Amino acid sequence: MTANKAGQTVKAAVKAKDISEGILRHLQQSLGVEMEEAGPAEFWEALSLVVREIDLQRIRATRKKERENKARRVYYLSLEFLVGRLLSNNLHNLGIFKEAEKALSEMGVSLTDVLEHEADPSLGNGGLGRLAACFMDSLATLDTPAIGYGINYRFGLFRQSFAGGRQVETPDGWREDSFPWGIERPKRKQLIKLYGRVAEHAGKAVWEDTRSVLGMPWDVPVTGYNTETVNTLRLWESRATEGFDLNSFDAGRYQDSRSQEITAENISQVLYPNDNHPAGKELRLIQQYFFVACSMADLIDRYKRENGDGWDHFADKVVMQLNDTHPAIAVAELIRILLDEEDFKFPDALVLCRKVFAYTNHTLLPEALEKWPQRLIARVLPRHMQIIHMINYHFLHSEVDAVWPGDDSMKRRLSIIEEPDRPGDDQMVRMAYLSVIGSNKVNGVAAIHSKLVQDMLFPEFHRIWPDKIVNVTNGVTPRRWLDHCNPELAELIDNSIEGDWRGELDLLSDLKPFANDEAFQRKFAEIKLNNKRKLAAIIKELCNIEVNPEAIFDVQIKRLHEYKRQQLNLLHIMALYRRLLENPNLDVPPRVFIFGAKAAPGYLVAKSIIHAINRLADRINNDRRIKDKIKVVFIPNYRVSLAERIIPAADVSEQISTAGFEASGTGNMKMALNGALTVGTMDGANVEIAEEVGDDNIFIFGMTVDGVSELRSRGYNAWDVYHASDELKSVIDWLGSGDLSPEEPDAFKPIVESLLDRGDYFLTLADYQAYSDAHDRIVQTWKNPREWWRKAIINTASMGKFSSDRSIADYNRTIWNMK
Ligand code: 26W
Repeated sequence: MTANKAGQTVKAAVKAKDISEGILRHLQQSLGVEMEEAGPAEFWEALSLVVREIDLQRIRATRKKERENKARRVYYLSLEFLVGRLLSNNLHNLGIFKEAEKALSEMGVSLTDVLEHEADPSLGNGGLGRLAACFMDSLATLDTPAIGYGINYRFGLFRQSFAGGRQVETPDGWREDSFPWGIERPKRKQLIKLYGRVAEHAGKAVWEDTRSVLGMPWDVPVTGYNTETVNTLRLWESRATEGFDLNSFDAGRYQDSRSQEITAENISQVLYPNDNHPAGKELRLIQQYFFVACSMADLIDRYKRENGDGWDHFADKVVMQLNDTHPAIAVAELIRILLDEEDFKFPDALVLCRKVFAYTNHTLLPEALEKWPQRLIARVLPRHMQIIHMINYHFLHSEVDAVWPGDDSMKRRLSIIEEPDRPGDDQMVRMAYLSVIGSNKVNGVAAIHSKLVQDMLFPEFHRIWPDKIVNVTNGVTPRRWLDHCNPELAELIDNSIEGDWRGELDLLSDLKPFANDEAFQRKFAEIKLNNKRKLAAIIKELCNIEVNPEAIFDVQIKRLHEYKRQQLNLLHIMALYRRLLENPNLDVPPRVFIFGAKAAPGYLVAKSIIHAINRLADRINNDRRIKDKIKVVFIPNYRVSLAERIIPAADVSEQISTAGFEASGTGNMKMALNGALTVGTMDGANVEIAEEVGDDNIFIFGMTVDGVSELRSRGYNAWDVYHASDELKSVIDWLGSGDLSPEEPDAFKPIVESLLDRGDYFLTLADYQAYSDAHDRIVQTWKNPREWWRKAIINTASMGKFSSDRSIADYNRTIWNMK
């Protein structure tokens, strides 16, 4: 056990004996089974309940301390928290992992087996949701008073399987079997309103004839590392209220089980599986408002309990972080409460609002920026629509007009309400503008991204408020993404350097002197090989493919999206395969290309790319001629618990987005931390990773952001690139030929069309040769193991900056003004 900030060790005073007594007690009294009948699933639940008792005790202590300190509290509003499994994480953070291991082994049970019986809560899509979970870990670790607010979805992100290589989605009822971490808190339930109309009574707006929904909070404890602090993640579940059901106006339809209509209960049923593309559905808007309204009422209740009824201290005690625009309606909700329930005047309400909100932007993709039809908001949230108009009026006529007097075209451009191109079409509400206008600070998630937010996305806002848009580079928690997922590497580090690197990741730089040390290199390489052996076993089990652990494990794991360019990887593997067929004795090391990715169910090109990779994998993996020089594996149902197995086994980390499109990326940080070398573009956090590891220790290739815009302004023609490269031409022709999918020859046409007929918007072909050259450099480096492992060690040693503890310290200082 290591020392905390004050130099003491913080470790629950819990011994193996206490844990085994607790397990026995819960087996018998909570689960109703005898120890002899219990299997690993029961042991998992019983141990989780033991840990939960410790968590709950510490939550109470944390709250008491916070009440005494009267500190500002962060409320992190997010539709997604991709927390992953919690038992191991909690055991580590409480410092009782070893004791729990001992307790179970004395009962003849393996902790490793038990941990595998936990469901993996997939309450998020990808990067944004996982970032929220890393941030919760770091908030607790840094003793920052914080509550995360989200939705307790009954069905998280769909479960993915493959049929004939195609993605098939099935529901993931992740908490069906029991979720001991979530504790229902009926005392804190909230009632929220929807629909209705706005009337005026005695000069005051009244939102009436509404329908109500009940929000029931479920609290999940969030332990910090090496601290007593345990924070709360409060997830809302929707329920019908007696007599106030959303459907009570129409009992007839209530019986119709096929109907897709919105009921009070189905608000929290499913996570929308879109990443980077808004669904535009009424139910999604209601989800957003539901969790925002419950959370806001909850935090105001807490503020009043702690500070009395006045609003004078509200801004000193409260800061709300909007995780993308998904909770942006919170801006209108706060102003509604202040105007209609608290007797504020509009200008004062807006001033207060602008002290307590901050907004994080996670994407520049134009199609990802949320816009809601004005008419929809006016119907579901009529009072909020009025308030949005008030905010907009104030903004355009006093703030925009001050900078661009009398400039109507600028007012049209910056209006929260977007006028339709064609008369008669809907006006749209730009949620990003509402977020910027309502917030104190706006941040991007990597240096290059924040610069683009200032200069390309919101240049006029940046002109009006030059200090508003700032950068906070993302980070990942080293507890889950090194200590927990790569225990052997963690131990090697423990034996090599001094100090608490788990809490101060910068200390990893003390590994640099070992980079060239042959004995250390051997140990580092041996650990990687072990991790690859374990992953090979998982691949055998899940995909029935044998892979050679001595091969280069080349990994691309992330959502499937054209801008992330899995298709670039695909084309290159096709070319490698052809090169080997032409010359089977090519002197190249064996390589395994590993993919993990879910595609949004409605995103056809993305699904076609998955299908193509799977078909290519079938072809290559069964071709004896190439003597196992390449294998291709698409691991189904990529999720946090799989990432924990894949990341420690990666040799090469594929971060190959079109420059300017990946806001940050966080998988890039996780793999480099575990000693993988990155092949990547100058995009997102890759830029800062390159800065930290040095140009010699990363394979940067391809166009830069400036290169991309120059090429576009020169006029890019994908056909020219196609005709100029025999290799590229032959693989694209092959992909389009139907050879890989004879039963459906047109299956991969959507990919070919996107690359050629539709102009290759993501410049895949333009970057192809540079990408192929970068892979040649990778192969050359691999042939020199001393060089490879030196670079790998330098990568691990250089990741200090990318701890989410550093990100949270940045937020504390530059955005939240925490003491
Ligand atoms: C409304 C539809 C929708 C859903 C999700 C739009 C946008 C999103 C997210 C912004 C997508 C997302 O997860 N973005 C990722 O956020 C990560 C954390 O900041 C970054 O590391 C990734 O680069 C970014 O793509």
